[in-house]
Amino acid sequence: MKDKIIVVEGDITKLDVDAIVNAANRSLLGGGGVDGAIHRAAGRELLEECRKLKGCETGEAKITKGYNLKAKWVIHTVGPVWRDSSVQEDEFLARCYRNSLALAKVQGIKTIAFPAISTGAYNFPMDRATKIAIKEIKNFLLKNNSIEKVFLVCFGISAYKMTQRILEKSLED
Ligand code: AR6
Repeated sequence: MKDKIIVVEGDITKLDVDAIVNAANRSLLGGGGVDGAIHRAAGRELLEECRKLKGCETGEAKITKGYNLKAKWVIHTVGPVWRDSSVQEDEFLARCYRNSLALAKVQGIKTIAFPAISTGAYNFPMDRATKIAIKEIKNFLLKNNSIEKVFLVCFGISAYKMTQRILEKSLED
């Protein structure tokens, strides 16, 4: 497990992996944050393919090609907006990871990179979101061996340090 979940710091659009995950909104038509960066780097064809998908519900995931990205695929998922500390929001965030990984498995994807879904514009607390992400990724990897590496991509050094600390702790348990 230790060598399968890797924390990295930087811009997810630069990664050379089979798939990157996009923290999208329900329209799937682009936005700010990581979504904006992915659309800019992938080019207009990504938006054209996204239009055909007719949106995506919170917690669900849909796949497109990566176009000008190094990644062959983009998995678009819609995280929950953080409003209060309800368990419902935790469950929706968990579903984003579960459904993205299930889609990756079906597609034969071996390496996948996740941003910290919902922790930007959608305001989900970073530590809480990171624990949910790691729990879901661990559960998936314990039951499936199709995916070789999962990258957790952190934007900024403080997010990187926190994610690394939570991962180390969760691997001790
Ligand atoms: N690479 C990696 N991580 C990034 C990058 C990047 N290039 N850019 C930002 N992050 P956000 P959300 C981090 O707001 O909270 C969009 O407008 C960022 O620091 O991108 O799920 C969508 O269209 C944060 O930790 O996504 C939706 O409307 C994390 O990515 C809405 O924002 C997620 O921040 C989704 O909000």
